[in-house]
Amino acid sequence: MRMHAVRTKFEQHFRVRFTPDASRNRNIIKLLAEDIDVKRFFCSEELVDCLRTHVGIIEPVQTGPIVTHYTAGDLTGNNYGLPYHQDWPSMGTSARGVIAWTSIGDIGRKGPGLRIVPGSQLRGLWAGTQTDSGYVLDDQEIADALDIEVEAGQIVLMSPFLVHRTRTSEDPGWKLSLSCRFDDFACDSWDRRNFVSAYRTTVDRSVYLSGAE
Ligand SMILES: O=C(O)CCC(=O)C(=O)O
Repeated sequence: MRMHAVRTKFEQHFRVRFTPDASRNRNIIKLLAEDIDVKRFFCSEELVDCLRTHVGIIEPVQTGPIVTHYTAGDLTGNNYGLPYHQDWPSMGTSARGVIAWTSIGDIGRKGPGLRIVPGSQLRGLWAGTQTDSGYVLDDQEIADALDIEVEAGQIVLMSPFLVHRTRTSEDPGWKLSLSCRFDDFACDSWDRRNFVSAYRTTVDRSVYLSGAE
């Protein structure tokens, strides 16, 4: 299975480059999103077929980068997790948009994971606040949430309106999930909105000045 190979690569080529410098380690984790096998995974025929068949996307386009979500109680993860949020205000794209989410390792009932609120997408946009880390909901004590269980490489397709959060954990384990957004270029309402997108490419033109101490 392809995602097991990605995990092995992460452990043997990425994690071994970790040092006590958490920001270096986070840069390394982000680079997993640029790995060619990971990019291939999010361009795979199976995924694209599923977007066409099950989501009804006619002309699939990737409207965001692949994003890494590392969750761990170690120095690098710092037990950080996204609170309950919805992705739509960070997209603003087509009416048939979805987020494809997966994990490079199995996710069980214990340890870090993903908590979703089934059916929450049917209520549109919940009350919340747009922040630098996403559209965070006012209500963070939601009943009837579900901790998803997936095997490495299984894909969860989420509506941009699905309420979800990272499940942090006191367990020593770590999770590394990956997500990517897809939209439908054939969407009429997006066409009328001139194909706007929340995503921009930014270039930090000062980074070349940062050197080793
Ligand atoms: O995997 C996670 O921890 C959270 C992912 C997430 O919230 C998202 O992709 O919007």
